[in-house]
Amino acid sequence: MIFFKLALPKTAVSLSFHTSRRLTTSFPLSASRLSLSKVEGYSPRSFTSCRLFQKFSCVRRQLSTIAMGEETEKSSDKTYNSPPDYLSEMTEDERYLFDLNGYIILRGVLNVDEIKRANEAIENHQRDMIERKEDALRNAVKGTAFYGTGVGRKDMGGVLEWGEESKVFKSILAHPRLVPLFHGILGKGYRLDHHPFVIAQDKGAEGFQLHGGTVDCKSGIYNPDLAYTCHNGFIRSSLLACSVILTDHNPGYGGFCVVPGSHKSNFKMPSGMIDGEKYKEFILQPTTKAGDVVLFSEGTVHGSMSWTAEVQRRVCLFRFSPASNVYGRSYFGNGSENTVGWPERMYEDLDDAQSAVLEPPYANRLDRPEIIDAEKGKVNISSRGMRKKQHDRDMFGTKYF
Ligand SMILES: O=C(O)CCC(=O)C(=O)O
Repeated sequence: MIFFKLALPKTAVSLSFHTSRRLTTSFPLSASRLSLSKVEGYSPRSFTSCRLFQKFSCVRRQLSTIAMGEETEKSSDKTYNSPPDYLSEMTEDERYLFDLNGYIILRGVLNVDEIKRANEAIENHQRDMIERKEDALRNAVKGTAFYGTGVGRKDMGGVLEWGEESKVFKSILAHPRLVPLFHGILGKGYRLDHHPFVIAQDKGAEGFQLHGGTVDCKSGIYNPDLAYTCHNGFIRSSLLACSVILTDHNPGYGGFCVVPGSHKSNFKMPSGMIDGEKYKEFILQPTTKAGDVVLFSEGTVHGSMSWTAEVQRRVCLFRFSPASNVYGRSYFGNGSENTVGWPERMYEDLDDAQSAVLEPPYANRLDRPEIIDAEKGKVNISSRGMRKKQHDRDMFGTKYF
């Protein structure tokens, strides 16, 4: 308890008491989440809540650091001075193909048992699927190729909140087969940005008109939120989609489609192409099997075709971002409960590597856990030197600038 008190910013005394009490009962810290519901003065979207959130983040980081190992003197300034060594984790072939096409297919990431468990979990929660029936929820224009026969696409959230049934979905957060690519495309300290969700399409169900693009395919305007870049061999995608395929997508079935190479396109699409009506030969539906994973930059123009097969199409779609990029707001709770962080159940039964992926956005140098061994679930905390940190404390009275 004394340690916690000393480690906390001096301006957060009342908060620290509440926090430390809560956290001492909820180790391992990597599986904990802090709730602001009882913190005086907290109101969503206010400046106060922002400051409190930052303090909570500091507190949680500090405590996580203690839980995962001593703070080191090691300065991550080397990140900015020399090429990061983790770039070699992604193979040259993978890097070439991802840079060429803006997406890559990884075969057999989940095994037969894992595919079965994922599908059983989805079936057990099928009542929670929501069909996009109303016009306002439609993703394709009626009468166009992507619309289908009138059946809506079905969406289902909550996949990381199903206890034991979520295990297979949680494995994606820091899967040993995926982490090298996440590091190569997003950098160390990558983070979950959106709630993952299941997409299901029954026969005839609507797809999704083409969307996304580093240069937005509809408006032709540069979109830094989704951008793909590559400088000096250093790939970055502001938002990376990770589609876990749970049923086979054979040729002609429909489902996910992509315009290969469009992450480097500089102009808006010709009219008609967005709806799959024109230039169909440039819109590809990749053939995938259950267990495969498709990684695609949201800077690559993509969508989905209406589904033609008897068997229900199922994928689970995750979106990840670099450490300091943010698109979604779901990390910040649902507002009405005055909470920050992901829903409580998402933190259950995670190893340190998986837990690191649920961290909020902030730069690696600010005590961010970086995955060093996905198999063993191990992380390393990336920090600045103690003296520099002390300088910030002296200047601002807070742990971080
Ligand atoms: O159906 C798919 O696989 C793609 C869906 C998609 O792009 C989206 O929901 O934003």
